[in-house]
Amino acid sequence: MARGERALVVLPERPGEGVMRSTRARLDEASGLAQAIGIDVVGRKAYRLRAVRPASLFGKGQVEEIGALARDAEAGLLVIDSMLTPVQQKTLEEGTKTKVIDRTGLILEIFGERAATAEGRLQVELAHLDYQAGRLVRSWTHLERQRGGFGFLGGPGETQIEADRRLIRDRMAKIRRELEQVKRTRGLHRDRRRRAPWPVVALVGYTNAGKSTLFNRMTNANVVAEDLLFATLDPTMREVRVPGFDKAILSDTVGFVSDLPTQLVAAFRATLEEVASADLIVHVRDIAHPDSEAQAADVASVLGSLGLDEEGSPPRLEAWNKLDLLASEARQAVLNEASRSEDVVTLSALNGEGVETLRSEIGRRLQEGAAIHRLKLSAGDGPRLAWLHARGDVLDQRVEGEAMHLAVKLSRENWARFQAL
Ligand SMILES: Nc1nc2c(ncn2[C@@H]2O[C@H](COP(=O)(O)OP(=O)(O)OP(=O)(O)O)[C@@H](O)[C@H]2O)c(=O)[nH]1
Ligand SMILES: [Mg+2]
Repeated sequence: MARGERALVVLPERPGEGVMRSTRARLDEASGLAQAIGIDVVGRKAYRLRAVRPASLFGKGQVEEIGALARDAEAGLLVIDSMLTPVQQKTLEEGTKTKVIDRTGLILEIFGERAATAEGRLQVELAHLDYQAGRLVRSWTHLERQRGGFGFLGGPGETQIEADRRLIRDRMAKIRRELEQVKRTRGLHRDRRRRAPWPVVALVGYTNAGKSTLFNRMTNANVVAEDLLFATLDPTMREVRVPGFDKAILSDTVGFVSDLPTQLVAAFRATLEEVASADLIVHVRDIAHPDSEAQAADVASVLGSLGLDEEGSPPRLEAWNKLDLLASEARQAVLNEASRSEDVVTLSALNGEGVETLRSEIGRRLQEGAAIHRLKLSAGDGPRLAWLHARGDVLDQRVEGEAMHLAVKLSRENWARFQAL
């Protein structure tokens, strides 16, 4: 798929859909996804489906209309904001005489372009190959591009497809082996980090919610923050100042999106391990977005599907971001709602309002459930002493002969960690 390719964004609205999300916001998001890989969106339209057609998704008249619209707009590509079966995709391509990419394919392309770490790249390629295995009729897929590409409609012959399938299977097996290797290395890194004494706070949220903007503001870092979906793909960590701690680590992570391709869930593993092993999760929400609720539900469901449901996962705070975008009445309503929950902080990462409140709330949460522990260390045990100073609040410290007596306030998690040191 070429950058700058002219495309039409088409949203099929299935019967019974549209309760949670507005048509406009869904079209915006689909266009945003397309623009994220440089596609030139020249038109957009939603179609209400009376019934879902297994072969083509859309009705016959709708397919004809879409084809005509694409021709009129000189669009060489249709972005269908839905998951399509391989059969639906093929039928649509033939019916409209236009290339088709579905939501899954689009997200895979974005990840393919953005993944930066070795593991991220391998995971994305694996997901891509898996997706392609069932769709070998198209010309512009990743694999074909690598090999120079064939003509578009008509596609390769059967023998070619068989050969491609075999190629894909072999490549997938090879990637799986490489991933095993990468994972072993990463396991080592993570163990090392777990022993590092700083508490970790992970920012999660829907794509474009403002995580990186908040991350930059809180850490004075300069991570790419853009009005671009999936601007961040690989987790980034930075030191952050948090009251009550010498030091803490803030982690910026990949944004979530609704209908995340299942093939890609594995690609989130690196991110999710950061999140799962964090001391606190801050869920950043674009509170000015018309679909804010639906996005929050998506984030919760992605976290849940990865085994990070409320129970047993780190404690959470919600950061309701982009307060500056709300007009006074809507703003007051949001502030009222937020004040009813202990777990919500309202802010604007852009103008800084509320950010210091979030910082102190983070500090408070990290110390929650803390208890004072009276400990005796040998006076020469510098590393454990330093650990306690970093993670906890040392209230008293006395040396008696060879022994060091301490009174330290530690969170529940840190007390467990200390005992495992
Ligand atoms: N008005 C306003 N815009 C904001 C605020 N926070 C972030 N933005 C804008 O929202 C867009 C997305 O911000 P990012 O920080 O890149 O969002 P993200 O959550 O990191 O997005 P991904 O990495 O793509 O998941 C940018 O254009 C930001 O300038 C805010 O508080 N107010
Ligand atoms: Mg980001």
